[in-house]
Amino acid sequence: MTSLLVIVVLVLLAVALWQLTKIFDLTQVGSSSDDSQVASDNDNNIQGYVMFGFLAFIYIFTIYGLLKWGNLALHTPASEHGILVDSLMNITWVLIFVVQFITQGLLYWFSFKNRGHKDRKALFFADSNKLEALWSIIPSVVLACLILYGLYAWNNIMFIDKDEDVIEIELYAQQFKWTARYAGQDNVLGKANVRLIEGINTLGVDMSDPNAQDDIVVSELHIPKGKKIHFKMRSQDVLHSAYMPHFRAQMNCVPGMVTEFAFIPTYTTSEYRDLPFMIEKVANINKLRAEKSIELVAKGGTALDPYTFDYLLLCNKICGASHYNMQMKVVVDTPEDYKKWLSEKTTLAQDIKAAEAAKKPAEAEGAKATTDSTAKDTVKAVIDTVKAVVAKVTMK
Ligand SMILES: [Cu+2]
Repeated sequence: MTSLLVIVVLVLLAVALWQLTKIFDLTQVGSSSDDSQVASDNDNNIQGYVMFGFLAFIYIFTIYGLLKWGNLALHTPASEHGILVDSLMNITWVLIFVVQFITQGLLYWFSFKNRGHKDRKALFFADSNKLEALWSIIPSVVLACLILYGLYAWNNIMFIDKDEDVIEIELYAQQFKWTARYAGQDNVLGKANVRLIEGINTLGVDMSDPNAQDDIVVSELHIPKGKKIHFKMRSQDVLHSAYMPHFRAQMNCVPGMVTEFAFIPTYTTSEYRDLPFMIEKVANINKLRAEKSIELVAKGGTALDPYTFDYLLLCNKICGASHYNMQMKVVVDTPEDYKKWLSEKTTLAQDIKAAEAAKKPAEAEGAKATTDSTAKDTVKAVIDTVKAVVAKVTMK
């Protein structure tokens, strides 16, 4: 609210200043020798230098931005294909910076060099085929190379060999949480459909499918380092997007269809935590949190917990009110730890059986309670009738 008021005040000040200059101009009518509205050489010189000033501002701000915020970008990729994605990104950045540096410089230099002068006449210049060819061919070739490299990277990343030894995992998106399903011993995910959602079977897994019998449903994703993980994404309601920034992976989750993405993690969670850049980053975050905690405690609040790094699966499509909080922790284990973790999990079939077994005694208890209360009601009714009859007889 305060910032809005500040903006309103600034805008009003600007309008007032503008009106004042207009009044000032009006007071000068007739007194000035040159009020022709045509730019003089002096005006053109000033404009030329101001433009150079703006060019300097663009260059300085770009360099300042890179130095100040450059470290906020994602660092070391944690997946095998991430290196390819990063190199594509870096090449694109370098191209953009070089081209922008040169073209902006030329644009302002030529504007300055050819600024208006009373002895100079503009050259009539219709077109130049040579120039046209040059500025059409160079960008076309550069862009074609970039796109070809992009397609090569895309095909490399998206190609999943059917015979390859992969781990099948389903990522299930719904407003506003993620659930993961492991394919179990057979490494084949059972069929599923949102119409089959019932009770604790929240993913609508088809329990009549033999492949579904060993499927495991969890709310924290564990994956082993060095193994190819084949994710199959589904959405229950609206468009979501499974985004795992550290692995440079993103894929839309579309209701009514299955999308996929595969990658090989290259650092376990603890290895990634120990990378020098991450140690520095976490220390910096915790320094900020400590400062914030002092403020909070002074106001009577509770201090913030220290931050530890974890890989995350985020939603990258604005899918509703709590979209910002739609995330799941991802843990990259060593293959041994992963096996151990998975072996401790129960299958969905077991979970459903347990839930049904828990329901049965409860139902029996409920039925018993109903019978008891019916009997009590009957006895009460009989007593009431007897009482009424006795009263009637007494009255007679
Ligand atoms: Cu979402």
